[in-house]
Amino acid sequence: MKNLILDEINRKAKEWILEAGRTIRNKINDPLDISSKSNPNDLVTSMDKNTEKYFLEKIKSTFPDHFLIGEEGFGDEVKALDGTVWIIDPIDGTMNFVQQKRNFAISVAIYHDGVGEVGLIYNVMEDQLYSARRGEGAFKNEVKLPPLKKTTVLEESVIGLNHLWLCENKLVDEKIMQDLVKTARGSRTYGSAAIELAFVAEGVLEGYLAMSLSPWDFAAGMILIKEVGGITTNIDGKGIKMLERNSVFAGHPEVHSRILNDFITKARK
Ligand code: 2AM
Ligand code: CA
Repeated sequence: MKNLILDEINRKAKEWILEAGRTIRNKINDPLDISSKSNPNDLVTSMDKNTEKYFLEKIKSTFPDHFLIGEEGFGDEVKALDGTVWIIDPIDGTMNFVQQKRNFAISVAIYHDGVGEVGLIYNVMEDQLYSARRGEGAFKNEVKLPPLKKTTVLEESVIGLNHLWLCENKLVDEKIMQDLVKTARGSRTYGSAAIELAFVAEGVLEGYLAMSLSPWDFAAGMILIKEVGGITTNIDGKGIKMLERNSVFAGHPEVHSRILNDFITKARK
């Protein structure tokens, strides 16, 4: 795709994500219309839906030949990543948004013919925009993120984990995962996969593991992480399928391979 066109797409995407975030901040104390989706704790609000509709309207009126995959389903039914596809989570960390009014993000990824070109994760209440363009590095607001440290060990690493799913879905042996938690310097759960992946890109988490995420949760984060030299795979160290739910395992290459070889391989059921 021509760089000039990508510049324009990137510029618009940033403008819209900041505008959408501003709207959410302005309405943060308004009453919410909350309902649940796949289970009673899988929440959606009028704000999630309205934010996705905002992007849909902007994208379709500005770039009529682009497609949108959005968590709330207002976008297109995309069966393959052909052409230009926006993958958007209007609010990642909806439970945080509802209960805590912080630690949630808007996640926007733009793929062209299957290649991740633009990744944006906006931590709305902190007003922090993580952004990346393929081959041009990753940024937090206007500051370029340095490449991940040359070398690091698990014993000095902080790992992001979604503890509930580790216990619930029986994909892994809890005992071995407990060993992982004990071996790492620390573990954290922030409740927004997008923010946790941005933290991997920023180098404040050396790894992140979640058992089941959707494309809008990880698409932008993967682009950011690649730009700083990190890797993202599924739990078995294999490639992520961009249009499906996946387990997601991201991190510093050394920490990733150590966790994979010494823990996950043994823990898989
Ligand atoms: P969401 O807030 O957009 O639903 C919580 O640990 C993280 O997992 C959030 O990023 C959340 O995204 C994501 N997630 C993905 N599928 C989920 C589900 N079925 N229920 C709750 N959170 C889910
Ligand atoms: Ca969401």
